[in-house]
Amino acid sequence: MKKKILIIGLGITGISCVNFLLKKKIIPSVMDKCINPKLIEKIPSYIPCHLGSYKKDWILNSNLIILSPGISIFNNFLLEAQQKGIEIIGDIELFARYNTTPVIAITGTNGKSTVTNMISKIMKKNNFNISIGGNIGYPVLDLLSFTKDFYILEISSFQLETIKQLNIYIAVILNISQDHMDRYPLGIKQYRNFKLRIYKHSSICIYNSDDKLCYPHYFSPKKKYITFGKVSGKYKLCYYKNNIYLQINNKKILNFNKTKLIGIHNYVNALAVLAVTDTLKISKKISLQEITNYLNMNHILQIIHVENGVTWINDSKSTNINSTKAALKYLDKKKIWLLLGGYDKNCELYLLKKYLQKRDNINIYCFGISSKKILSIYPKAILVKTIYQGIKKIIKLVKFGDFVLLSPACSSIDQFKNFKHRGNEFIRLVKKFHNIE
Ligand code: UMA
Ligand code: ADP
Repeated sequence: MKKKILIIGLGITGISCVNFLLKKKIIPSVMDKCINPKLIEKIPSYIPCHLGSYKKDWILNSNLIILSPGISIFNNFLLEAQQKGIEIIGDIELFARYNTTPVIAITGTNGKSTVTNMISKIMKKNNFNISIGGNIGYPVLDLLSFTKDFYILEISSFQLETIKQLNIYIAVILNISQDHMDRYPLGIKQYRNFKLRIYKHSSICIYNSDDKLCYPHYFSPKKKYITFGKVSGKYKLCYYKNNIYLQINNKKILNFNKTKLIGIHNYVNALAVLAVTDTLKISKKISLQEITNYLNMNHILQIIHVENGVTWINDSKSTNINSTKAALKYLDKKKIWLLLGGYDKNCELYLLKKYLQKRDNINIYCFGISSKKILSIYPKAILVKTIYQGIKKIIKLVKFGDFVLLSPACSSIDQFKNFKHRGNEFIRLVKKFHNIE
């Protein structure tokens, strides 16, 4: 019997799945709940396509559904398909079924892109032929080739929902805290269970031993476990004479104060990176050199302008509570003008309350659909409709030595296309207000 394959979701993942199957001479059907998906022109006209809703008979008459990560596997229309025995996978699973190259997979609530990027820089420097992909923005099926030494994949909890047999050489869980609670009605436990699936498929598991939520459900004698953490683990931080060191098995090997890394959270990310590159037997000299010179990616604590002693920082990629906490810790004791808000994904923003309240040197401007929640935890916050209005007010009040920080703790989708659009808009406005072309 000929397999009837249905691809649901026509974003970059869906398009990569279509292209992959066409190369294999398989013609899938495609479906998207949006009537006019942005990438629709990339779908050849001969492919059966249904837009604007989910077509039940197509779903229930297919043999295999390939679901994009933005669509929850718990949707009612998919539950019925699962009950009927129809297999539902994602692009990563499809990739896994064809891939023969070792995979390094990174997940966690925060730091995934940073760690993926740092590892890739070190591996390239060591002359490995690698590709990076996954949630970082490059669909994995577009990477598939038989000439690579390794794939380094950033994997989200959404993508882990549909993974069945991804064969991972090294899996990393950086940390787990509240995010995407709109997708996981059973709360952080459910979110964590999806994250922990990454261990099931891996030979070597590297995890943050300070964070109990990262601990495997059980330790398999067939796997190797390596730990890192700010205060515990094989790779940890050590505070000595006003400096912070990277320490392995109680031996200090790098003074973080001499690196370009910013924030303790990035030091901890570097511990995870070194745990991976040591496992790959890359020389410490190369790893430490790349860690020392690593600069944050755009939209992550990115200094975009300094004028009259005021520093403007774009941290638009901070889309949850803990990433904004990390930004606040990094700017500890500084006077901050914080732009906070967006769509909170049903997360408990009140967890930020104690961090905001204990600082007397912070002014908060809230925007977007979570403004009401922010005002309820921090009544002194000033409500603005947009980032533009916030900057307009803040620029009149800032003084020498102050920091203006966009670190929203929320996703951007209520007012922007994505975090990049929000960050770029912030940069554009900051330049405009300073009369910079
Ligand atoms: N769609 C539906 N029904 C839905 C939701 C979406 O039909 O219920 C349709 C949309 O109309 C659209 C398409 O699905 O046409 C979009 O699919 P998608 O949301 O899965 O997005 P992609 O463009 O395929 O991008 C996805 C990841 N997006 C999400 O997980 C939401 C990208 O991560 C990832 O970079 C890309 O695959 C490549 O792997 C983004 C993200 O926001 C950056 N990830 C979350 C995060 O980091 O917090 C997990
Ligand atoms: P992710 O890919 O998981 O979203 P990024 O490396 O892109 O992670 O960083 C996203 C946000 O999280 C940024 O605001 C960054 O400063 C913050 N961040 C990075 N690493 C950590 C960490 N280990 N703990 C808390 N926040 C972090």
